[in-house]
Amino acid sequence: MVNFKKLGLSIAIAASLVAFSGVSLSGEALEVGKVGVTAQIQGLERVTQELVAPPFLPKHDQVAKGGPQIVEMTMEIVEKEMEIAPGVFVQAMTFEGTNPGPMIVAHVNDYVELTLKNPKTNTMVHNIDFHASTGALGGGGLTNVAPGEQVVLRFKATKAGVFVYHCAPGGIMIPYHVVSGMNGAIMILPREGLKDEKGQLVTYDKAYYIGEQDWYVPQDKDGKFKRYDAPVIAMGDTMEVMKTLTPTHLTFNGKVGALTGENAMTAKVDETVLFIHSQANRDSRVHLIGGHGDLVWRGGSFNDTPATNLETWSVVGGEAAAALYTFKQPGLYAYVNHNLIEAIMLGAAAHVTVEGEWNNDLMEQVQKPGPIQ
Ligand SMILES: [Cu+2]
Repeated sequence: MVNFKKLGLSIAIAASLVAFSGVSLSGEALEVGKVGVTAQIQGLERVTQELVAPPFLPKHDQVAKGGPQIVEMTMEIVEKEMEIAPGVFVQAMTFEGTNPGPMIVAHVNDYVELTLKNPKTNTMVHNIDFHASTGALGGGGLTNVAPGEQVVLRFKATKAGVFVYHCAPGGIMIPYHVVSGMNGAIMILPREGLKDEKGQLVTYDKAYYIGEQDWYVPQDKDGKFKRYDAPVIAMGDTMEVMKTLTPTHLTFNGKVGALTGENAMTAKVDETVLFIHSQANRDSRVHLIGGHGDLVWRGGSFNDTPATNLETWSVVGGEAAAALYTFKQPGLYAYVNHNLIEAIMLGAAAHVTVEGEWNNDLMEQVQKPGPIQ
């Protein structure tokens, strides 16, 4: 494969990109106008959050200890080729090298302060739009960074819930970057923790973050998936597939099978697990086969009373949702997008392996399969 970066063609590529997209990619900052209120951050403690790769969440308190903090983190933008299914490669654009990007966790009234780095080895302008934030295109207008630049954005977490973040660098680059993998989620917990439908505190023993991604991989005339040398080179063909609104692959955490087999999520009987599911672009419908959503925050707002005992819950494109479930039986659970064509044939499926003792009161095979009598 030709390495276009090494050939020094990235400037020409960037120029052709502007012509192709018809939108400015100069990375200029949004004019915020006259500042009426200054940030109320004097005296607040600064804490650094170490981000981790999904499905895991960074260390966090479920109930906030003490007052609001400034929660700092750094994310590096990584453009890289990713194998999303065996032998199927995409020119991915990512936060921190993973799809989805890492989960960020803070509490209401904390300040989230992100340092976003776009290394000069990258080829594209990127930014970040936090659905949890207020103003300036979710921060997208203040965070455009060209290769070789970094930016620091601080926003106050005023809304409790789980929210998508994604790159949104303008025009057709917005869907292209989002469906090239450049999205993730942030969880803003109520300071007093999560509440059930009766307003009582509920806690989880563990939490998992599942990022669903729709991919639009071009095929050659023989139906073979094509491979490209850089995001800009893949763009024209990929856009044609995108316009069909028909993904070729749907993944949970970046690769078909990323959360199955040895990489399955795990739990024990009587453990309560919080599942956070995001889809930055397309509707989904989450179902835990053999289980339920005991408490589900549809739409992701923790200020809303959670729905109870759901079989399937929708995740609308551009949102995250959270579901709490206490496992009652051991065994292998499939966690799927319950469009089963999308789950089984396109890849939107994960597993949860649950240890413990079987409860015959809840279910029993009264007679093994055998000849009809
Ligand atoms: Cu981007």
